[in-house]
Amino acid sequence: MYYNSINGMVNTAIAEIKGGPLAPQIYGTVTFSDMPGGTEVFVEIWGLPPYKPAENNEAPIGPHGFHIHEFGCCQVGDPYNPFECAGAHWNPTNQPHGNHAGDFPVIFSNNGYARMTFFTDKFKPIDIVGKSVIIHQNPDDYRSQPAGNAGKRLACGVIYSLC
Ligand SMILES: [Cu+2]
Repeated sequence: MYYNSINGMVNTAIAEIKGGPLAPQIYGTVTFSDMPGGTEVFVEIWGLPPYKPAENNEAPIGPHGFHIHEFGCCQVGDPYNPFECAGAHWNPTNQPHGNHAGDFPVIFSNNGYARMTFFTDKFKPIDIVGKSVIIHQNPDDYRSQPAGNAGKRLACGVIYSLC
């Protein structure tokens, strides 16, 4: 089911993102397109929460940590700590955080709306079918282990093959 009939490859994979109980207004898509040497990732998200600066030793809300997680599960579970069933970061080559195959740029909100495109050579779309995409409450610091201190999980989407 992960292969198309033309060339046997997954050319495109997609995750439909939905917010959980901490940010139910979030929705959008993350699209993974096969490119020479890797994958182009296109992100379009609506309904992100308002930016809140760091205060009282609490992390700012936004820009939002953004990763591929290892399991294709977006069941809410604990509403105060949702989407734990997505597991840890997808890290097939056992790298430190900051260099996980599923470590992505943070998502910048523009009054709730975000759009970006980036390229990664760390995987092809077929490699991530059946995993998940998570948007976090706080920024990724790209050095705290194992997950960049990005905080709670606001939104989730399971990655599936489009063609
Ligand atoms: Cu994450």
